[in-house]
Amino acid sequence: MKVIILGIDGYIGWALALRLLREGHEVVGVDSLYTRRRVEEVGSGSVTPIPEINRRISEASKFYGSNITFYHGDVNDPDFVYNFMEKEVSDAIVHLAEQRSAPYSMIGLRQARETLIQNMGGTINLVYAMKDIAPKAHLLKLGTMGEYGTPNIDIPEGFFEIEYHGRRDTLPFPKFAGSWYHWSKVHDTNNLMFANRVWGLRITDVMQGVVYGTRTREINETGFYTRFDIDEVWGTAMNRFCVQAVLGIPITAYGKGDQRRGFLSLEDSISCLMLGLEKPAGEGEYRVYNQFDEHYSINEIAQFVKDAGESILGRSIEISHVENPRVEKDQHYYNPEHRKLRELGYHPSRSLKEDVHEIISDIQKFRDTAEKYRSSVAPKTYWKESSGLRNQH
Ligand code: USQ
Repeated sequence: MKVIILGIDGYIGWALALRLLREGHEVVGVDSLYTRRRVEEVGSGSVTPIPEINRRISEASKFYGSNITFYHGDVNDPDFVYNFMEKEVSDAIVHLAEQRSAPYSMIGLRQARETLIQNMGGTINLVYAMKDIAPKAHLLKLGTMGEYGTPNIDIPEGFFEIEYHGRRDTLPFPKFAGSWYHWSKVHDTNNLMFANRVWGLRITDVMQGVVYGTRTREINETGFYTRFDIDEVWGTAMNRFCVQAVLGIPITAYGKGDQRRGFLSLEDSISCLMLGLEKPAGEGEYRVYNQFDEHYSINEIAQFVKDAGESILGRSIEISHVENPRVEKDQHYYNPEHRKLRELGYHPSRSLKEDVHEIISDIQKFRDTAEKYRSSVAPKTYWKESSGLRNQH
């Protein structure tokens, strides 16, 4: 299979590229290197070592004996998208090339606009290019579990049956996102459903939970790490907690810490994406997966990291309930369905508790780098203080 990965330089894009290469598929990579730039701007960087893109691509190509063709550019530019789509006839396109940080989108008006315009612009360019050039290709698009928010009822996989005033229909489940970033994914979802309805494009929309971890099978085999972010804008809960444990910073459980999210390891995220590619949406089909393994509260995750950290590092680790910089419910019902991937054959690889040990040991190896970025870890982006035109950051 020939697969175009938009966002090949990112946390998931890189790990997916290695898996595809290992399994003998042809990979075309596209990236604007946006995440590298934006992470640098907040005074941080990847704790795991990642070489510059050309070296990264050539090392991986050499290791697996297959060339990755790389296009450097912005998917928000329609000419750029049409150009690589015309050159590369592919079976599937994986779209990961979006601004992926909720805190970044909440810094202020500039960042909110950038997130909405960038994310929706890239996706609309892509569906038009697919309609014109590759109408039979399969689009695997990364959405987020955060599109649903935390309603007081079960969350289905995309659609639910509803009765209203005596009539029944199957409709998209209502969305209630918690940041401009998460809303940008909701808007993408609506646009993808429409592209499917009018042009019959084959689309899998993946509602993914919070991914954690430093490793996959291929990273173990090659030593070609994917990026690992720890700062308050680009780092995510579990990964940040592990770094806090190693650096001796109290673990920042926001608010009461009872908010629940779906989590899955990087290894499992890649396995699920592979399943979605190997068993694609049918002709004219739009389907939605809820992609996570188990859901945990922030307090539970913090406690796993504390326990593992104390046993590995031999010192006590503190959990600190700092003021929640976000506007979110920190006590709520949470029961999202996640059956479809299991039905396709997904088996979670390991338990979250085992993974925590591995992440902490990896961070210890790169402790000097983590130390360099220590000052970027504390929360600074407060949803309520998101700045408008008058006091832009
Ligand atoms: N949290 C803490 N302490 C921290 C960081 C986060 O308690 O130091 C809490 C947050 O308040 C939130 C939860 O952890 O309730 C998740 O936050 P996060 O930063 O790990 O993840 P989030 O901002 O939701 O976004 C991340 C990825 C995003 C992806 C999403 C999946 O950055 O690209 O779409 O996870 S989900 O959360 O399921 O929507």
